[in-house]
Amino acid sequence: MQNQIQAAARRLAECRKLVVLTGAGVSKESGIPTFREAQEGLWAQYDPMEMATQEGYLRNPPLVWRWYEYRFGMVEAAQPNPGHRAIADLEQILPQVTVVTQNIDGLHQVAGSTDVVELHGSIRRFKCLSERHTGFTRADFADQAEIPPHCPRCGDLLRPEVVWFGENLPMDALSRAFDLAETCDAMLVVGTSGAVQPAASLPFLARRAGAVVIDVNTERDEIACVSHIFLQGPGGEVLPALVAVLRVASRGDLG
Ligand code: BV8
Repeated sequence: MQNQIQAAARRLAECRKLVVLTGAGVSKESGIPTFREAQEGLWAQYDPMEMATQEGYLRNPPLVWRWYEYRFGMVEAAQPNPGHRAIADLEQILPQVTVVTQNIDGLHQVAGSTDVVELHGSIRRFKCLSERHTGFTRADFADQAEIPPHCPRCGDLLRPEVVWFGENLPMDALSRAFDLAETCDAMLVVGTSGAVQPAASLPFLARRAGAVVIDVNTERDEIACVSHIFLQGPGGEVLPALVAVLRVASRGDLG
């Protein structure tokens, strides 16, 4: 593995524009279950495809709202792990680093990453079903006892400001992600199964555009087949090791 990490660090050391694409695996060591693991225990009887859709929400608003409350509780209790912090540290080493994340937990920002594209929105923000009013935080409906709460502006049902299956991604986030994938010279992919589109197409676009693709995952995923280097292990261990070697490589001391 050390040789692989050195090879990855050498490639990154020459990088002018890095994209770090992350999925639920990067937050696993912060105690947040991956998306499909979030169905363990109490929620195992529900299908995420059912819960993370507008149809599922309309079928049973209190159930879906409570699933997000359950996940929000874990996000609130979570701290960035060494993987998040190593990604944030990349900004001190390389000229341009952008994080493109599928995650809704906001932990990259808490860890110090300053340029984060949230492809699937945020569990920390809320909007009304009609989407006329967006950007609410929990403080905006703290006085409401009803589950789910209603929009303080128009009375419509509130929902998390996340992208559900069958919904388009925020246009500005998606177009920026596509542009970055096609113009970066390296893409570091961390903790994604590569199962969800259009996020999963980004590494393919980057590779086709000539970028080096490095994949970090505890197990081989859909991205491994398009990556130049596959670093198998938990992000919280692999990324700090990679950044430590990159610091040396970027000074040209690796030889
Ligand atoms: C769209 C927000 C256009 C919510 C999420 C039929 C009808 C409609 C659409 C479709 C359809 N068929 C296909 C589609 C497209 C669909 C899709 O891709 N479906 C898949 C499942 C087949 N996509 C969409 O619907 C998207 N919109 O296409 O719009 C459109 C419009 C109308 C009709 C058609 C098309 C919207 C997709 C966004 C869905 N919302 N999240 C929420 O989170 O509550 S996606 C959800 O999955 C999470 O964001 C999660 O992050 C994401 C992807 O999963 P991963 O992040 O990869 O997580 P996962 O658990 O899968 O894997 C974790 C990985 O980490 C594993 O590989 C594991 O090995 C690794 N790991 C574990 N521990 C560690 C680790 N790695 C490193 N370190 C560790 N310690």
